[in-house]
Amino acid sequence: MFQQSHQKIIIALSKGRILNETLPLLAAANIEPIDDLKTTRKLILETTHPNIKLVILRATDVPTYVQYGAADLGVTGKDVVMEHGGEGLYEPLDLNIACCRLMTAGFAGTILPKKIRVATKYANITRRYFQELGIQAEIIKLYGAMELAPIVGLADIIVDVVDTGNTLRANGLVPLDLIAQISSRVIVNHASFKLKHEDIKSLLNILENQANTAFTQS
Ligand code: PRT
Ligand code: MG
Repeated sequence: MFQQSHQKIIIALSKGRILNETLPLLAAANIEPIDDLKTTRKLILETTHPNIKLVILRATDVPTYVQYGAADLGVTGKDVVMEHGGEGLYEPLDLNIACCRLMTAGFAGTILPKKIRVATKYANITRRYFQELGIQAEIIKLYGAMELAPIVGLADIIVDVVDTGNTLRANGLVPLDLIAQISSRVIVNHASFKLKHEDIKSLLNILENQANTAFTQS
């Protein structure tokens, strides 16, 4: 049983909006960081469960830590998992949190050239998406403020995650095509899933119940 577990488990969490929604799910499994996350500078955190530690990372680094087994499991956006490619990872659970849509966006009514320029931080997803559509696309990799690219003529369209659409609207842009529905996923290292199966399975069960409860209440 999970409570009697002797195996050490490291969970990688994504900073930012996903963290705020993940902590209550873990708290329901009696896993709470001992230090105050707002003030601590520690990178590896003890929890109220003696065998479970947390690392809090940039969302885009979570799949890498889990792939190489530096963390046994992690929580990150489906967009981040898709961009990483998912090598070495199982994705057993959809937590239904931090939901948004991965979309193309641009000016309303733009007539696109034969070869388009697309600005995005999702270079791999974007390349695959336009390849499958048979559209020639030059990908311009950015690390933030994608919305600026069409305005200053750096790109014809962008690929980004959209929630309310307010950021697009505030910059005179509109969402165009849906690439994928996004929510946060639990990802698990292949080897950890075999070697620590009982503990990881119990943890997944608790998180799944918790995510379902939260989902039906919302
Ligand atoms: O700063 P960094 O580059 O690390 O990440 P970030 O600030 O883009 O997002 P972060 O770290 O807070 O959350 C990352 C994950 O949250 C993403 O990988 C998604 O899975 C998920 N998520 C859910 C979102 C949003 N909703 C979202 N709205 N990530 C980013 N946004 C951005 C969106 O791109 C827009 O610029 O928030 C802005 C506001 O969105 P609107 O549409 O409501 O205006
Ligand atoms: Mg941010």
